[in-house]
Amino acid sequence: ARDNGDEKAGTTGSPRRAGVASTLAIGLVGHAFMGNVHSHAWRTAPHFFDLPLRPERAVLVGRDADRAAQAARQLGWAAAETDWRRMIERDDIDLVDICTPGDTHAEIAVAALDAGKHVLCEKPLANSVAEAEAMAEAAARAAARGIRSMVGFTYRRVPAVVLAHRMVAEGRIGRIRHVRAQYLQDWLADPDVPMSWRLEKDRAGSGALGDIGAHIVDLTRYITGQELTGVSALLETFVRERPLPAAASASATGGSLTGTGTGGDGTGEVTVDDATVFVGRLDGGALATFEATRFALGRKNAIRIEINGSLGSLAFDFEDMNVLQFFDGSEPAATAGFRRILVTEPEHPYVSAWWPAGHGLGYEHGFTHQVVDLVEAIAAGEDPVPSFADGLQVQRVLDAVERSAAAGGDWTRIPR
Ligand code: 4PW
Repeated sequence: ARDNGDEKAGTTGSPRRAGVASTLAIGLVGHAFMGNVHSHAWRTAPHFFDLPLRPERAVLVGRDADRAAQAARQLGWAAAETDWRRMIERDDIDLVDICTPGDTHAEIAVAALDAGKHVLCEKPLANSVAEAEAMAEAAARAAARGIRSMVGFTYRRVPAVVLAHRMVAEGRIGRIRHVRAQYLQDWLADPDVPMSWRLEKDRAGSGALGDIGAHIVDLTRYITGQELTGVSALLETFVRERPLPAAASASATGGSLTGTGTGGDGTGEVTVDDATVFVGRLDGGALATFEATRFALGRKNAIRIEINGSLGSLAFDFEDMNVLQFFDGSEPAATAGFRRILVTEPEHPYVSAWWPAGHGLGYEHGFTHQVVDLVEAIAAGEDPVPSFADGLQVQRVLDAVERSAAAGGDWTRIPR
C-alpha cells in the first residue's frame, strides 16, 4: 500500500511529520558489503527521518539458503529467499534493492521494473552500455506507470558534497576551469590479496574504473552540472595472477573488500584494470583529470575532488568527509586562503536529522540519505536522481575510457 505524500521529494533532510506512514516493502538482493550497508540504511532511515512511507525489510535474497537465512536474521529481514525471480513474483514487494555484482544488474532491474517494482540499483549501473541502455529504457517505461528507479551513487548524499554542488550552482566559484578528481584505495596493493568477483571482468565489467572511477565521474557531473564530452585514457593491471580464495567465511554478511583470505588451491587470472588515469573535457569548457586506483598505499577511501573556478575553489576528501574546503578569490591576498567549512551545522543538508553541530557523520550516512531521498521521491510521485539515465551516461564515459585505453590513449568522444 502506498500513500501520496505532499512534501517535495529530495528535501535533503525532511522535518519530522506527524501521523502513521503506509509501508514500502523491500526485497534486497545480495548480503555482502553493499547488502549490509543498505540493510543498515533501510533500518536506520525511519529512526532519524520522518518518512512518508515506512520501509519494511521484507525479504533478503541470497544464492545459498543457509547463508541467506543467517544474513536475514543478522540484518533484520523478515524472510530469506534463494531466487530473486520468486521475490519479484510476490505481490507484496514494492521495491527491489539490487546489491549484487554488475553482471546481474540488468536482468534483475528490468524484470523488477516490468513487474511494477521500484528499483534501487548499486553502481556502476551495468557492465556495458548496451545493458545500461536496456535498463534506462525499462526505467522510462516504468516511470510512465509511476514506478521509480535510482542508481546508487551514494557519495552524492554526503553533506559536504551536496554543499559543494549548491555552492557551484549559486555561482560561488564562478566559471569552472578545472576538475581534479581521484578515488584512491590500497586494498589490492598486496599481491597476496585473493581473487574476488571485483577482479573478474565477466562479473564486475571493469576494475578500479567501474567500481570506484564511476563515482568520481558521477561526482564531477553532479557537482559541476556538466557532462564529459571526450577522454584520453590509460588502464593498467599491475598484478595479473592472484591466489584463489579460501572456502566461504564464517560470516554470512560482509563489510570487507578483500574476501575471505588465502588458502584456496592455485591462482586465478585478474581480468580487469587495477588502475586508470584519464583526462577529459567538460561541456562547460573545463579541463578534468581523473585517477582511480586500488594501489595507492596508505589511501583507504580517498575520494578527492578539487574544482577551480574563476572566482574561487572547492576541495573535498572523503577521508575528511565532514569538511569542505573553500577558497574565496575575492578576499584580500594577504589574508586569503583555503578555509575548512565544517559541514555539521543543522543548516547543512541532511545534518539536522542527526547529531549536534560538530559531532559528524560517517560512511553509512550517505546510504541512509539515499534511501530517504528515494522514499520521498516515491511518495511524492517524482523521479529520483541519480536516475538510470544518469547511470547510463556514466557507463558511456567508462566505455569511452576503455576504448581510448585500448587505442593507446587516443582521444575518444562520449555520446549523449
Ligand atoms: O565506494 C566504494 C564502492 O563503490 C567502496 O569503497 C567499495 O568499493 C565498495 O564498492 C566500491
